Amino acid sequence: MGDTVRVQTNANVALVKYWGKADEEANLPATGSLSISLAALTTTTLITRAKPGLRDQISLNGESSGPGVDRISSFLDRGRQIYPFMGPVKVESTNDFPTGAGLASSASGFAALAIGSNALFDMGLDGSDVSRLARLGSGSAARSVFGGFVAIELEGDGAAKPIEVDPNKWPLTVFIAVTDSAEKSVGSTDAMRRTADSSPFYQSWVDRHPADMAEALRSIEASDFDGLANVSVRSCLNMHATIMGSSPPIFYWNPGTLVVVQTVERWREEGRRVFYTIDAGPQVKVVCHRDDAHQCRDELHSLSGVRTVIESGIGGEPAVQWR
Ligand code: 2P0
Repeated sequence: MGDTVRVQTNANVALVKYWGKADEEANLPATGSLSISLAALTTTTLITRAKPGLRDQISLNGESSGPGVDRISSFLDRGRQIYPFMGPVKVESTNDFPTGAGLASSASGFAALAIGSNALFDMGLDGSDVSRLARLGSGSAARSVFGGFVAIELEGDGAAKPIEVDPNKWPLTVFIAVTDSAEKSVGSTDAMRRTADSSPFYQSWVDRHPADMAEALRSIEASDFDGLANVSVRSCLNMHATIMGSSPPIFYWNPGTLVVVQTVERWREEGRRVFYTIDAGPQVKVVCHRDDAHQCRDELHSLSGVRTVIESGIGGEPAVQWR
């Protein structure tokens, strides 16, 4: 073991969405969630021990200041309140995809920091502890501590858990249709607060959620693609309707987002094994059965409003290397 650890994590996309907090201080979600990890969206973070008494030195995508750097700094301070033996560190984190554009950079970023801190300071945390630590940085980061299919169940201990699946039963390709790579209009934390405070649909969103989780878990267990597709689309649209109902309203979609959604709805009517989901930004993640992916790839590229398409498989476990 050395003084530097290099951690690679993947972003994830929730099929059953988390939106809203039961406890903002502990960053405990008000809803469960279920995600798949995205092999093509990677964060690489180097964490190096610094001499005791020094301040943390942080760089995010080569920048040493800004809101992303401040969030990392707050996360490290928060971690030390719980685990005082986390000493000062130098952090160099880079995403191979746009930060803050609704592509879950905070998920892979805080998961890498939690995993790296555990290794560097020999903290001896198990996967659940690391997941809860990552959650303090970002709710979705609790899931990026693991690869593959991952769930956070509300009745659980606040940690994510991997879901055992046979990869042969779930040969998925995810196309990320990027319709705008600018930073999102309202950050998730502020948007969740506004939604909970002002959207008349928020309580019914929270109340319906356990049924969606149960349906998604049942569909995965039964290798039922259509079942997972239906509940994923419902969870996505209910979340966005709830968000749009906020006052003042929040629109994450742009015209390109709607073009992709309507196109994929048509493909579904034609019988293709495909569905879509959208996070806190205008990009659309199009989830295909691998056998139907070739049909979708070219057509997605040619849609108006789609700037680029990133193709991804399901990501594996995070990688940790000593330097
Ligand atoms: C999710 N999203 O389940 C949902 C769906 C976006 C839409 O988790 O406030 O960055 O840091 O806990 O995790 C994005 O929000 O929010 C998110 P915080 P996070 O993936």
